[in-house]
This record gives sequence, structure tokens and C-alpha cells, in this order.
Amino acid sequence: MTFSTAVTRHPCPNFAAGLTTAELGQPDYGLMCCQHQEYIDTLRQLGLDVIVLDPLSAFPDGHFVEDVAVITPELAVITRPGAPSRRGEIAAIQSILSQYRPLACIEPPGFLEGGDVLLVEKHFFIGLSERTNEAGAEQLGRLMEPYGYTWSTVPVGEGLHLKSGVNYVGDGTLVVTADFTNNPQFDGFDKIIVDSDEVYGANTLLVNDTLLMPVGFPKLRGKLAELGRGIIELDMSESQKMDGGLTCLSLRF
Ligand code: CIR
Repeated sequence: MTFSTAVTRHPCPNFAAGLTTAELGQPDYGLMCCQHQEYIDTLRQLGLDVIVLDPLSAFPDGHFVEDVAVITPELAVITRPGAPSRRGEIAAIQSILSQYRPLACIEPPGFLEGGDVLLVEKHFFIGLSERTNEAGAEQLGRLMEPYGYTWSTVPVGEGLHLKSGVNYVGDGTLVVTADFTNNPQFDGFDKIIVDSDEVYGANTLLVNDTLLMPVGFPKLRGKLAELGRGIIELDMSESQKMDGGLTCLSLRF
């Protein structure tokens, strides 16, 4: 899919109060803002029109906008985050997305976060995790079927989201962590396997013809370079402290 637009949200000063399991220390707000701006600048450099929404002080994870919607050319599905502390974020994304797409919503008892949704061509791999349940996955799948999409569910196991461990980098190739390497659902793809000491690098994002990856994962960078695409490395240290990655900082369409 070619992207022309991205929606982002500025981090709020109390972003360190968001959810995390990372144990990488206290994140720094000033540095987070610089890294976020660099992310926005990079998307703009790649030709995207980047919308930057105001911070949400009541929702310290609110800048991880990927989790609150799933967008295709036909529809924007507003999710229902599995983390109760994040449910209020959805009200704040609806009005901007309604300017671009018809909206649909994930309803109780379903819950789903965009970080668990990996779209490859016209197939949705939907991770089942603490943040996304069967009912949420099925609702998303059924909403998309009329538009010719297929879908399947993938148990996530240890990581936060499916895209913490699997991402599509184009040309029939997936970047996968060990957890997903032998999953039969991904038979038929070429796989770049992420070493166990570089797992965070798996959250690599293909934007049009360029790969964005977090800085500091030289073995993965070497493997990705063989794909022959441009690679831009971004410092994601402050997002990583809050369990966030490159994909989660934007909604792209
Ligand atoms: C959370 O735990 O919900 C946030 N601190 C991080 C969300 C990251 N989202 C993503 O990777 N899609």
C-alpha cells in the first residue's frame, strides 16, 4: 500500500505515566519530543502529509495512535483497546479520521488494538494478545470481508502486540522474531529472522519504498540492507521505555 497521509499525536508531558513493562528506566520528555519530531520529519521527507494532533494529558499513552484505529482505503475501524486505561483515546481520534474514511467501531465484548493488526496485501493477520481478543478479531475480520479482505488470528504469546514480533517489509518478506519463525501461518513468506538480542528491531516499518527501523540493531540492519531498499534508522529509546515502537507512533493511509 502506498501511503500519502499519517496521523500522529504529540506526546503529553506526563507520558511516563503510561503503561510499560520495559524496566529500561524513566523516560525523558524533552528527548521523547525530539525523537517524535524526528519521526514526523522523516515521514514528511518521504512525502507524507503528517497531521499532528494535540497531546492528551488524560491519556499518557495517547501518542501511540496506531492502537486506536485500523485504516484501509475503504474504512477506518475505531478499535476498543484491551487496556482499559486507553479506551478513552478512541473518542479523540474519531473526528480526524471521519474526514478521510467512513467509520466503523469494535464493540464490546470485543477488544482490539492496532498493534495486533498486520495487513499484508489483502490479508489481515490479527494477533490474539492481552490487548486483542477473539471477539475483537472476528469483528474486524467481518467488517473487512465485504471489501475482499481475508483474515486469520495468530496467538501472540509473550510480546505486547503481534507487530512487536512480526512485520511486513515488502516483496513477500516478513521480519520475524523466533516466536513466529515456525508459525505455519507465515509459510510462503521469505523471512528475515531477528536475533534474540535484537528483538526490538522487529518493529520495522515499510513506508512506501523505504524501511524505517530503530537504531542500534546492526545485524538486522545488515539483513534488511539485502532487500535493496532505502533504510532510515531512528532513535526510539524513549518510546522503547514505554513499550512503544516505530509502527505505533502513527496511523498511515
Ligand atoms: C501500551 O502499553 O499500551 C503503550 N505503553 C505502548 C503501546 C505500543 N503500541 C504499539 O506498539 N502498537
